[in-house]
Amino acid sequence: SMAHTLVLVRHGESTWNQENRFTGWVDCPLNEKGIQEATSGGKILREEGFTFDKAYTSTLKRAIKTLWLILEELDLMYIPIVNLWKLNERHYGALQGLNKQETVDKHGKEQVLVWRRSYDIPPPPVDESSEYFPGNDPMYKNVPKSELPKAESLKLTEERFMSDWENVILPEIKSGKKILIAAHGNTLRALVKHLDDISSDDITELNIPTGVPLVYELDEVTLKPIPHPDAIAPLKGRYLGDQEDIRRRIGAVLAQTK
Ligand code: DG2
Repeated sequence: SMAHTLVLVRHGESTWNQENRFTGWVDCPLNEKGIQEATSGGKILREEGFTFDKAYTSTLKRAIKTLWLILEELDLMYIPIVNLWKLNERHYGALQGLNKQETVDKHGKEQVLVWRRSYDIPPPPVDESSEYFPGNDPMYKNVPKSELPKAESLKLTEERFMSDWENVILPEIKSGKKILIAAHGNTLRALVKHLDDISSDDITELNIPTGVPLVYELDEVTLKPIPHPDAIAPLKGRYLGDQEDIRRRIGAVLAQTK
């Protein structure tokens, strides 16, 4: 083949997406709508003839469950799944648990947009004693505490995920494996920023909808995305499904803070 296929998907709607709360590393489940979104994502991949050799996801159940539902639809539950904590959502610091709209009412729309979408300004950090510091969560007991975040900008998220992208995932793509990644809004923004060479200015405008497969064809030699005619700029990959519905769902992510 002349290209490597890579498919990315943000998990379906979670209980905290529904409650409009900053989630980050908090391990909330998919809600009913999220289960449906993940299942439809799997169905459309099946209808369009996609298959995969290996899958990557985070250690958070909303992404893991999304992956399981997609693999079930594809009848590919046997392929290896690797859970990478570096694919976890951006750590939202002291904002985790707060309602996004209430945070706007308290701190203003501008400030909240800086926290949500600025490239390199992290939100206020959690305290080391907080239940939201990953160092207090047994899930991360094998990770050195110094590596665990207390708050992350998109830039910090990108830096921590890029090590696994380069060292763990990219070699598998190069070897010809078809890879599926189920992750989060901001880890995927970090990845497409890198893949599509999006500037730190332009990435502030980019929102990723839940449960919609995003398909990339990577050039076999350069591993750079081959632009698809149906891609929504600045992305070079294309979303599978009803394009009008997808645009509406992208708008709804932005509208979480009015
Ligand atoms: C959302 C993203 O992460 O929120 O942490 O609240 O993708 O895991 O639902 P996800 C969160 P925004 O950056 O879009 O506010």
